[in-house]
Amino acid sequence: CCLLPETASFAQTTDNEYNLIPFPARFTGLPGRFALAASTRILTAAKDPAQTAAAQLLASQLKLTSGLPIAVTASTPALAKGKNIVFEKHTAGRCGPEGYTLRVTPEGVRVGAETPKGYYYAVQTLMQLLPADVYGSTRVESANWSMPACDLLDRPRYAHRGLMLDVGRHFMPAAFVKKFIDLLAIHKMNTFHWHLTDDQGWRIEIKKYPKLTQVGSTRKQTLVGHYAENYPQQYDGKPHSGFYTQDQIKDIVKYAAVRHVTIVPEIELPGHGLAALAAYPELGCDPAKGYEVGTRWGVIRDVYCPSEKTFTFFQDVLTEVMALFPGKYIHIGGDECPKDAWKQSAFCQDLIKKLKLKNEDELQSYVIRRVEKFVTSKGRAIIGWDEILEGGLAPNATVMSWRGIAGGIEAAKQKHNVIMTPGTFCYLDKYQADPSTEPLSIGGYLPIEKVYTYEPTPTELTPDQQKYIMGIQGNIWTEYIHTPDEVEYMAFPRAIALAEIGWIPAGPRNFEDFASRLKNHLKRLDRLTVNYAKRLLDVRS
Ligand code: TNX
Repeated sequence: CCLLPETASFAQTTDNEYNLIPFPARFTGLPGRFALAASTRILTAAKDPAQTAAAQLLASQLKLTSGLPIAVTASTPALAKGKNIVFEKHTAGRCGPEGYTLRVTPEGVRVGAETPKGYYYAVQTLMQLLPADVYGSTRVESANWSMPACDLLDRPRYAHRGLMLDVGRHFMPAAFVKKFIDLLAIHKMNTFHWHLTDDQGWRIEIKKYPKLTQVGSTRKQTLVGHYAENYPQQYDGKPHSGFYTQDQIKDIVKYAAVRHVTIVPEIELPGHGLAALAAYPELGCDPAKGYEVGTRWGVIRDVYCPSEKTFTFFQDVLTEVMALFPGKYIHIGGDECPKDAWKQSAFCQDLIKKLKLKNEDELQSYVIRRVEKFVTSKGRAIIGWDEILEGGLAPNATVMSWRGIAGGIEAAKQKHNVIMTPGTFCYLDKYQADPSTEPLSIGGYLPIEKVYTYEPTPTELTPDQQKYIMGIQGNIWTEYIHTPDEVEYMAFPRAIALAEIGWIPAGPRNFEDFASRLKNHLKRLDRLTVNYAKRLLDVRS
């Protein structure tokens, strides 16, 4: 009874009143509604903290917004027969580590799962069955506090459903990072990839290297030379700074865990490290050069020099990072590392000879492998951008395929796990509408209709190789995104299309159906004060 069908049945549900996003894997609409009343109870097994945590979440939002005194109580056979919301534990394998079942009828609601995450996602779906006001923070007695009846068994297609936020180019306050995590969770995304360092800013406190944040978290946004003359509109001319203390990070990690979101921290190496070189010039190939935190965008030639000093630095930094982030994966970047500085460095040329390497690509691979070995020795695993394929992949690395899908295909063929995030479908920093009517973006055009067509599992792979495609991710690079409001504008609603792609079963998709659910879903985002790109959808309706 428990295996999901291979294809989705959601395409027929256009203009229903369920408006579930992502749409459940297996869904049947039923007649009637379950009405909440002052007497409604949420029932959980007395000794099941996972059920109770999810139930409390639902109860507190309901109490706040409906005003009904809905309480969580220990289940008894008599109460379970009444018009209540009953949590039940499934035997293992029924719906998987992230799945759940839900049956809503006029007589009551049954919620089933086998893990804390499953109960949590069931509550997310229950919230969507309720009036949008349940997402607010004020009491709305006039709303119809009931849910349409339905029966569903739900679980995701992919294990990794993520969004990346670049706080290196523009720092985003801790309170916004929490809101961003909330927004992932309500769309059943489970991974927040936190891009914490880049050429233009180092954003994470590292106790052993205080200058990383004292120096590396601040840039003078001065326009100089060629870039000022040729691209003045791309630079705001303002200084910028900001970083997270370790206490703030611990707090955010806890906050995310409650929402079943795992954080993948990213420390960029061996490229995109100029902010660190400004703080500790001895980590570069030319310490006398006078490195400064980056004040222009793009690929920067000054990169870490692969000396023993630098490896010690990487290990020290990663040791503090691993102490803060309990997740299995640590992202070590690996992208866009130009080799000019290494070509000009006598030290690097000697090292290449000494290690009997062919070229600078192999030197980059040597760097990644050494760092990977260290991270693996601590019981963790690395993720890197697809350039880590160049010069040979480190043994346990997971690859994020961003320069199209070729890197992902190649990595899967080499039996490495892959996360698909090709720029053409997943880069939410691109224009979402006619550029002449939109705020300055990085370039490229990616309307939500196009995002929604993306199929993450390449057909070029055999079924055995396809197993290595772990999932999908949207990326929000912030060169031209200065504030939380602007992040929300660029990310939403496009990220919701990615959330649905990561969740629903393989098979044809129907954009009209998605758009009709999305239109109603946006009322929920209104209650959450999300600055999504509204105009784009008004035009369509
Ligand atoms: C490429 S994607 C980069 C980023 C930029 C982005 C802009 C990747 C791994 N590197 O450094 O911000 O393009 O779209």
